Amino acid sequence: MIHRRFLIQSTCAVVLSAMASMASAQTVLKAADVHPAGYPTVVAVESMGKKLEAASSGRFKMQMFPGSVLGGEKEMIEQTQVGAIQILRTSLGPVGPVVPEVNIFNMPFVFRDIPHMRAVIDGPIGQELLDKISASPARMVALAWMDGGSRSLYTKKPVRKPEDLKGQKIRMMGNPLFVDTMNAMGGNGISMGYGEVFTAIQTGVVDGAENNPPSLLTANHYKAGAKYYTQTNHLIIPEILVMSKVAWDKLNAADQALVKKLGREAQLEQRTLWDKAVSESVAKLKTEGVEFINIDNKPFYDATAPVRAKYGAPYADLMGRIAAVK
Ligand code: GTR
Repeated sequence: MIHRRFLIQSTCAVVLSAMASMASAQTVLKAADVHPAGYPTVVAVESMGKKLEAASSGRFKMQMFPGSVLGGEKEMIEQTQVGAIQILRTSLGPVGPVVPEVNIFNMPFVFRDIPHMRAVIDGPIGQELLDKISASPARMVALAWMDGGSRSLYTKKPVRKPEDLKGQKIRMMGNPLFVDTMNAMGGNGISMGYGEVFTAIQTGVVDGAENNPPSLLTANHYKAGAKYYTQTNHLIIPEILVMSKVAWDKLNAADQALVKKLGREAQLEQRTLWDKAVSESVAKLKTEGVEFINIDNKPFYDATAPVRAKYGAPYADLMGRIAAVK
């Protein structure tokens, strides 16, 4: 009897400790995004998480925190740097102040169009920039690019030329380069976090902002009153998927390679989802009464030449290489 009870107890103990060690053997990776559930970047990173869990036989699990629940992009970058967030999808915009070399992609009109941007990020220059981020003191390992489309202006009053922006306060992402860009375009650039833009437009703290159609739609900025979408296409900024260096250093080489491979797959998946999201968003915004204004954006291109000269000066050679990509 005693023996039987002892046997049951010890078997339970073995099972429990095995369960505990299985649980502790699982690493949960917190992934964050400012965009809501269902957004292309969020969907692609979630699917990366599922693949990672399957490929590692459950040693890794990804937990997605979408919709800025872990803070604005600047705060999330800081949390990634200290290791509180392990996987982050962010625009390159707010990475500029942390890794100045990426500002080359943050410059107005640096890419001719989306196919040009894709050819650059898919080629050696794209890889060089990812490597620069990883090698910088920013404590982030750049896994892959993501598509952030093309950013255009949206305002309460229609804008067709730089003069129409006179006196208009336009929200820009947190990076002095963007404030300079908007000032050169004729308006007053105001830097502010993405989560504050809706109220800022609604209350008149700003007169408008600029972004791609999926962001304008999902962040509801048009409902705050910015109903004119002027196709300036002044910024084509790729986005990145990074892993905190703190988390990266805990992975063995095989797991690092797996995370990189799945990151690249997420990039491709996001691109397909992105193209669909852009056309669907444009259609939906139109039915919601947003007026799309087609313009010749050359005056905006010309007006921002000093910004390219100022920020591009240290990277003249790279600027030339980007322009040469077909
Ligand atoms: C979006 C981008 C976000 C965020 C946002 C913003 O297009 O995907 O990462 O940077 O713009 O304007 O803050």
